[in-house]
Amino acid sequence: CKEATCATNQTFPNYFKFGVATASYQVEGAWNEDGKGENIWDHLCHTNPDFVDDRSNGDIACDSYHKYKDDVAMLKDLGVDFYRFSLSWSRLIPLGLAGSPVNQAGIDYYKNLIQELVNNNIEPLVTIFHWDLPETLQEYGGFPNPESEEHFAYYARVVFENFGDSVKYWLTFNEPLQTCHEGYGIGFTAPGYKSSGLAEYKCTHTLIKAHARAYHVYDEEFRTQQQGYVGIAPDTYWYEPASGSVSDQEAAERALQFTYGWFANPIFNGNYPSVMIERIDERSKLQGFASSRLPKFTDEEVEYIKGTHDFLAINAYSTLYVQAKEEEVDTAVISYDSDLNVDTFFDDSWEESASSWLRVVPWGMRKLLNWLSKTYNHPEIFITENGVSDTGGLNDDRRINYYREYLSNVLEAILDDGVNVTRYTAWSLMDNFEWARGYTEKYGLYSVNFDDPGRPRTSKASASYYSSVISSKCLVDNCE
Ligand code: GBH
Repeated sequence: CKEATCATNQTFPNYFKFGVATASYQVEGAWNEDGKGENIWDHLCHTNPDFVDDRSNGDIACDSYHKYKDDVAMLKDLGVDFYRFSLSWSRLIPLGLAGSPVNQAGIDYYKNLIQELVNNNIEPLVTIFHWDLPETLQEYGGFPNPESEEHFAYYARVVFENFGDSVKYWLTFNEPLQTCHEGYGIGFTAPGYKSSGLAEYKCTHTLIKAHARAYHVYDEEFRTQQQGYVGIAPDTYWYEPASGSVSDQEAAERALQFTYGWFANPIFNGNYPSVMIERIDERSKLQGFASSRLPKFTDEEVEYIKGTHDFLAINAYSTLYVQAKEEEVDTAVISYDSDLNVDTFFDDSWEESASSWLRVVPWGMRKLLNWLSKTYNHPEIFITENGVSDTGGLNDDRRINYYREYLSNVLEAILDDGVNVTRYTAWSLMDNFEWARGYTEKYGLYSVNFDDPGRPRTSKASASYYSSVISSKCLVDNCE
């Protein structure tokens, strides 16, 4: 495979980097070891086990806290250029609060992991927050509480200070849309609040300010010495207009602005997308609110937030068709969905995965990359997550097809459309705790036996496929 001759239109540029991703709560386990504090996923799983389909939790997960050397050996076998993993806030700062004690054992764990990566020539790409908020901070209200900006800034400083010598690529937040919309809006993820159109807007407001704060902390205190790069990883579907009608096209653009643009527009251009501001202001007024449910950034905040990115990151898995919807007459309905007001659906012919929200639509990736490039003025783009679920098994041909087809669309975006994509990250290195779906949906290139206390890992067919893509930089068809 390594010698495979590859057509130019099948070959990734030399500078292109491949990686895989995981997240702390999904893989680490050791939920109460060595001084780690409780986080909102520990709390939710322990107090409300029915929240998770198979009543499982991340107490042990893949046991990466003890088996990180095995993980790095897998990364080495894959031949990845980088490993994207996240830090557990409550492992590092058990209470999460600004000024509260730092847990040295937590620092040591990540230092060891990073050292092991560096020894094996694998670059760390670190997510500072991937959903596992310290429970104490949730008791203070979580991200809807404006104080959380201060707590996050403290956390980010601890992290840059301790790991910034070796870590040059940082993501402040993974999928802020899910933290706020699913966490505080519709309650699909921890902490499970249902305050759509209200607390969820307060959540994003503070989260965006917290991102900007962390970026400035890096700029002012660490950048000169550490010379790294900081971004954020929002997620979105590609939203394809269901017809050529102007109203469907507007609806699709509105959906992109209400998901990706909600975060990227403030960070790239200084404020929420105007379509969000206008619609939510107007609907709030009709509903009798004295001021908009979407909080306002002051002029100083706009300036402070604008430009707090060194690259653009995107987590993308799938596509939805979008249709314009009659404007709601019932002004009593307060929700993000009614503020957005579109109908979305999958095409029946699109291949299913094990996740109800994910259908296989490779061409959506190319369209999305083009939209991002055009909308945000041709930035450097990192794909920080992309992948597909099944229900298990080592002969995961459908995962191989998914990666081949999606990567082929990434390549077309680069070679034919001139989009500046420089990194691709497969989700995930190994099967892990899939949040509310527990261990029922598998995304790994490696399988993990969760019935065995040793949590042995076994490579799937997709692992050898991906490693041959990496070593050849080519979309090889068959690799034995
Ligand atoms: C990513 O979220 C996450 O970053 C990662 O941690 C996760 O493991 C991976 O994807 C695979 O899911 O309809 O109740 O099933 C992707 C964004 C989050 C959007 C879950 C859809 C559906 C919840 N998705 N959400 S549900």
